[in-house]
Amino acid sequence: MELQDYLHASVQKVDHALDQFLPKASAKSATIHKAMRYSLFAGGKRLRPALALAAAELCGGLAEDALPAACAVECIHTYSLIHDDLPCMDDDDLRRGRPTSHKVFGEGIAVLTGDALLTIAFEILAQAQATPRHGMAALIRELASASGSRWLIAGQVLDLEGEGKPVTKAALKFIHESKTAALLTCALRLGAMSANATPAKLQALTHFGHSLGLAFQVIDDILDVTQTTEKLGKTAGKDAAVTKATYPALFGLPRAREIAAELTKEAQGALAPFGKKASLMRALTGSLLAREY
Ligand code: GRG
Repeated sequence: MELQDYLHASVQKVDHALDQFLPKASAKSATIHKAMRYSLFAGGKRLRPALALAAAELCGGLAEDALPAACAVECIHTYSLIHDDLPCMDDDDLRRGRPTSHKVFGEGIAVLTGDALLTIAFEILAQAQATPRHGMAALIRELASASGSRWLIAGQVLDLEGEGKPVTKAALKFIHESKTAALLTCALRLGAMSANATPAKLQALTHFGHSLGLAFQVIDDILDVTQTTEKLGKTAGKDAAVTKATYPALFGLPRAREIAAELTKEAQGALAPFGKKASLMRALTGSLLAREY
């Protein structure tokens, strides 16, 4: 299947599943359920769910079996965006081409919407099928670890602490590993686990996710400098405005582009153990380097 067709079909499956997993917008309290749906169905790229489904298929399983994991990761991702946009964090007015949650629902509800998405992620993941190699406790631990204080939250804390200060290259890499690569890797691993993946396959996907996640964040940093707010659906030029450490700021734009290409190549190389079966994942990786938003 062509990559664009695959991604389109993946978005359809994930959107349908999310709609089923989430309480109806009218369920009490209607405010919180409307707010959860407002941010979840705002037109995100659904990259993490696509990675989960593709990883399941790459490991010989069915995309459908990875849907609870894919949706759970997307809920965590959306919660992190809502909280990241709050006035006490990055203070952003625009996300996924729409006014941010706190702009529409107020700060209190936006905090609670993030909390509700974080919580429901685990309720959704608990509906996944355990496999002989990977029990439910392992699935839950995987998601909790990636979104907890050692990874996602650590990245955000270091990001906040680093604003306006000189940050070393090693520190910047750690921020990107925690803030971005960990959740992408988690999506891949959960998808693979739903397909009863062997330890060797999980290891290969972990290596892949690490390089892919770093590449994705370097590209995100580059797009912040080179694209418009309209194209990105979020405020462009924000990193420079708050003097955030980024690859373009530390290395310059040409070198940042080279680094993104090198990391993309490394990610594609990590798929070698899967041979030709990984052609779609390789194409997906290449397409992220060329993305414009
Ligand atoms: C726990 C509050 C909190 C934050 C954790 C993930 C994060 C840290 C902050 C969110 C903002 C940010 C710049 C994250 C880095 C990862 C990244 C590039 C997110 C954007 O992902 P896309 O482009 O977004 O996949 P869409 O909207 O397409 O899903």
